[in-house]
Amino acid sequence: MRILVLGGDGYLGWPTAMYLSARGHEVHTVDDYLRRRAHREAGTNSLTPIAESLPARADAWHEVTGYRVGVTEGDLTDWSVVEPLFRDLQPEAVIHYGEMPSAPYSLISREHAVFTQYNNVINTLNVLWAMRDFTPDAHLVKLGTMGEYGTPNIDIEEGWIEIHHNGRSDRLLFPKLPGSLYHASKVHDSTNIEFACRVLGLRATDLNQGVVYGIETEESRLDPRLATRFDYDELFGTALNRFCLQAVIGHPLTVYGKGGQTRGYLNIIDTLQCVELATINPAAPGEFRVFNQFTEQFSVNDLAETVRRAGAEYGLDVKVDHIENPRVEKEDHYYNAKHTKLLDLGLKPHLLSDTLVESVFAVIERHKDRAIASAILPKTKWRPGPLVKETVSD
Ligand code: USQ
Repeated sequence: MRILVLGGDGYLGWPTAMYLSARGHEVHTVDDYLRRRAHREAGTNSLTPIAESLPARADAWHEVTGYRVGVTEGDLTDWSVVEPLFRDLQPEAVIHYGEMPSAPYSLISREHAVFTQYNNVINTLNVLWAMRDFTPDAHLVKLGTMGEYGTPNIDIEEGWIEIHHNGRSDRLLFPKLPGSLYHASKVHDSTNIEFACRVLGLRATDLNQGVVYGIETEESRLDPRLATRFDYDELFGTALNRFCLQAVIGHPLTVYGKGGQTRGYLNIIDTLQCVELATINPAAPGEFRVFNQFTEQFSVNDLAETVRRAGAEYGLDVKVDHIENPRVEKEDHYYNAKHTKLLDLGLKPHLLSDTLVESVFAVIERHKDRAIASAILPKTKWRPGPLVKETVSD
């Protein structure tokens, strides 16, 4: 299949490009290095050293495996970049990771909020129009987020819900209560993509992905130049990856608030499987399909306990701190999200185990001299001034 991977330089984009290329697909990646720039701006970096550019990664991939991955260095908000990609390459599937992915980043300042929403919403609109005009049969596989739903006090369905109201019924998009302006940008995307399917006749799968953890994939292990990035800073690091790094460098684990915040989680290896399954089993023309992409639910306290226990096995003395929560979120809440559609397509989950955590420790250990300890504690607050505690009303 001819596949465009948008955001092909990222934590998930680069491993996805390699994974699909290794399975015989013709892969072309696009990236404008947004994440590398944001790191330079913040004085932080990936823990793992990564090749200096996407062309350098693609060259290394070719040298190691013989496969070729195409590269475009460009900004998807720029139509002059997007148009030729679709007109000339004629992708059959478009895997869209090409967005600013951090909740705290979107709340640093007005400029960061505007950038996040402009970048994410406009580049997806460009993709939709390019599909409409040049590749109307292509399938869009869009990385959305479980954070679009928030933490409602009812079960979360996969995208759609049957509602009975005043004696009438309809199947409607599941209500959204995003937890940050980044998560809100993906809600806006979902609205636009559903419209493009219903009205313009496109086909799309919105993958509402949970929090991803892990550091290596089968392909990234082949050569150090194929490594993917590993972020642990307050802006781009995700909870479990941060805790693993903290455990190795002897920093107390940074549980925000009470630690009862519960989310869906998945291994990076399962992200690749899910994206492949969605791609090779496309939505029907005009269909807007939503899959909840995670394998297990954990609270932050569960993650901290897993890392503490695995650390003890590994010989690390892991301390857990409950620090003031910089975010405004429920710290003790109901959470039950459906996630059966990818399993129905054949997903074989790699569940979180102490052994997996220990293997992440081992890779972190190799690079721990690169860790910047001052990047760990959160500085970005959702509300200015002293923190206002949220009342939990369950
Ligand atoms: N948290 C801590 N301590 C930390 C870091 C995070 O307690 O040091 C807590 C957060 O307050 C939150 C939970 O852990 O309650 C998850 O936070 P996170 O930073 O791992 O994840 P989040 O900000 O939700 O965003 C990440 C990715 C984003 C993706 C999302 C999926 O950065 O791209 O969309 O996970 S989801 O969370 O399901 O919305």
